[in-house]
Amino acid sequence: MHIGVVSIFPEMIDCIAAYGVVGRAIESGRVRLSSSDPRNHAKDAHRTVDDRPYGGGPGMVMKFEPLAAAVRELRAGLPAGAKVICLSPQGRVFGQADASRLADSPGFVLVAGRYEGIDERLIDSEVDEELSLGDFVLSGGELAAMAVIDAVTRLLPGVLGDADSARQDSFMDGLLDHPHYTRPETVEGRRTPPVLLSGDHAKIMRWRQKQALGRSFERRPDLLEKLELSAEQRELLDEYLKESI
Ligand code: 9WO
Repeated sequence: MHIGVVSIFPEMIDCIAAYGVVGRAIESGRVRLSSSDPRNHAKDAHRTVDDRPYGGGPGMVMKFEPLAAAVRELRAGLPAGAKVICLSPQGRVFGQADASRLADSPGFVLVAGRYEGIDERLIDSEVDEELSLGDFVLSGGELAAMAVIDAVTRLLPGVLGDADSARQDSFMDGLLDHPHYTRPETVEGRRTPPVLLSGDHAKIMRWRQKQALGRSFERRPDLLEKLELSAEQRELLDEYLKESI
């Protein structure tokens, strides 16, 4: 998969290429990451990529031409129809379904803005969709772009080990994760739940599913509303709630 990123700080994106799951995916050739800096497409000696907003107001706006040239440079290296996605608070909130959709694509271009915003005509002309990580404002789109790259790369076949991949699948069942524990068994008087020390894998799996259901109910009821719980899941959730009283 080929992912392109438009950013005036391409070195930021390089950070994720050196570590962990994404780093290994790039090393193995499973993912190719490229970037284009709009400054390299600016026509003036000062490599200007921003200007004052029409209509007045604070800050600067990113200019159309350098951004468009950077997008077009990256899109030329991608299969026809590759999506161009702008990371912005104005976008639809990114979710696991978007990560899956993008993981099934041949590649895409991410546009990471800076300053106060991007000239709207760039969005109209080059951008297929705007995605947000949530209702907050960052200093730029780069951190959001890196999050999208990580979430998508993890879903590519062969990138995660079998165990992680299986866990990823179960997590993608739409529930929150279960709690995790590791040695020592007791730390500062806090014990590991005995079921996890029992060696009874059926009981452990049942406990983990119950915890995932209970946590989802308590912390993210909106997730549960989207699910059709099975009779067994409903029973587990009821059991969790009874134990929580
Ligand atoms: C800035 C802004 C400030 C107040 C209300 C809305 C706003 N939108 C933007 C904006 O789109 N800014 C551009 C991209 C350029 C400045 C830095 N950018 C940015 C992207 N800030 N925050 C994000 C972002 C991206 C994805 N998910 C959450 C936030």
